[in-house]
Amino acid sequence: MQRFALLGALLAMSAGAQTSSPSLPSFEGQVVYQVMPDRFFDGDRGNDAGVNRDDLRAWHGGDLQGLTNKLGYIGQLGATAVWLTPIYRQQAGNTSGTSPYHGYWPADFRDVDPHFGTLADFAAFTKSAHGAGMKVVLDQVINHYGYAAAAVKVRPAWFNGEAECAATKNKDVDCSLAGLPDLKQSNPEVRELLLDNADFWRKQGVDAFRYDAIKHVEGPFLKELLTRDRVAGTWTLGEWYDADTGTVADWQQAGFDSLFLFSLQSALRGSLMGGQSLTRVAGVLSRQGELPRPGEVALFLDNHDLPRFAQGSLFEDQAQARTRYALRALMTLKGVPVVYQGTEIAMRGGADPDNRRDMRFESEWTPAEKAVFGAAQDAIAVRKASRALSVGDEKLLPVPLSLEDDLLLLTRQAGNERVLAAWHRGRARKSYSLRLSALGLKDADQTLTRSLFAGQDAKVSVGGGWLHLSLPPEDAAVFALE
Ligand SMILES: [Ca+2]
Ligand SMILES: [Ca+2]
Repeated sequence: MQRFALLGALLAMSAGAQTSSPSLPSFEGQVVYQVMPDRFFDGDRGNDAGVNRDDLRAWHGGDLQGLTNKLGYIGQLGATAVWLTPIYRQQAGNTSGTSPYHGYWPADFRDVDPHFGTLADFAAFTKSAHGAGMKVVLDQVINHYGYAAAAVKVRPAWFNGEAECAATKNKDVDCSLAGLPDLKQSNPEVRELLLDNADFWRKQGVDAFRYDAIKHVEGPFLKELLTRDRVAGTWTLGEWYDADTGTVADWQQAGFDSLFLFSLQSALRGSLMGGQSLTRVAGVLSRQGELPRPGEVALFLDNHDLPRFAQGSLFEDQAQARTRYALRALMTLKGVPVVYQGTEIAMRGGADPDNRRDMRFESEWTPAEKAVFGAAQDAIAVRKASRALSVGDEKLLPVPLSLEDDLLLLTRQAGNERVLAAWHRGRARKSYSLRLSALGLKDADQTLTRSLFAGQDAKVSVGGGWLHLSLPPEDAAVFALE
């Protein structure tokens, strides 16, 4: 018995050592800011051919020069990495009334679209970002070309056609996504093209890839791609639309460093913005033990494919207050937070393309938007200042059944540093007294402590076997524990 227990402990130790191996690319501790360059900032009017800012389906003029100009803004928010949606040279012209402003309709994977600038502009951006201590995450498309790309006619053998789609058992992979020309990754030329694309952008100074639509890409090819990225030290973030914890775990096993945890996004939207029970969020967080590398998983409130987080309330003021709540809550979680441009000011917008309205900057903000930004900036700063919050272990505490709709408690710990996060759904300010033993916390007296988030009236004290909390309505607080 004893020998087996010892063996188990040794195995657990070696597994722990493996997951924290310094040889694996890691983004733990980073805060990523997502930019859609066409909709961010126009730094060069000279490349604005065909721009029409009154049409959400047209080019809007944002570019790499504009992104470089605004790195100071991103740094002020506190982000440490920038993810750009694709910047490749796009197909000429529109399809179904939409221009390729979003970057997902490539015609040439090794060039920058003239609307965004040039390869030299990309090099200048990367250099400035690195100079400011930021990492660059580039969106990579590996599933398809744009509808009107020349390659579709020149190289028909590279693509899955109707026959392949009809014959396959794997419709997700071998049939076209939204009618897009679907690349056959098992074709040797396609395989080489895509592997070399990754090397090409690595040479431009890219630190990480966000791989688009991985659900629709051949598995053996993906694994080969990931192996090469890992050898090169490139961090990889996969987009599997609607991924839950199980899917993320599977792909981390298969070689991705990270995936977006869509199930958490949906729970955050329902609970924090929609006012539903916090048990939805707790349900997702309780599965964290399934993840090989929980600290790498990408956590987000919204992105360019989902309705804006703030769109979840009919009322703008409520949406702003709840976005502030959600940004604070997000910054208490283990993982890699990703903030989509505009979420830091609670921008509204429905489904695509309404979720891609032009970014607005400081001089155009209302006082309420300034307040949301201030809370986001503060929450990120608090996270970065705390090893426990940025890279510590996360433990969900068992809240009494009668309170679990309204209260979510978790601790984060790194070394001796420990913090307690308290999320509160209640519509009114409320005090809670909870037995430490029931929460699984050690009994230790602690004098009254206020939330680490600035300007937030939230308090905790510990004494006589009880944890006492005083929490404002619909907000997330975080406290240092002694
Ligand atoms: Ca421009
Ligand atoms: Ca495919």
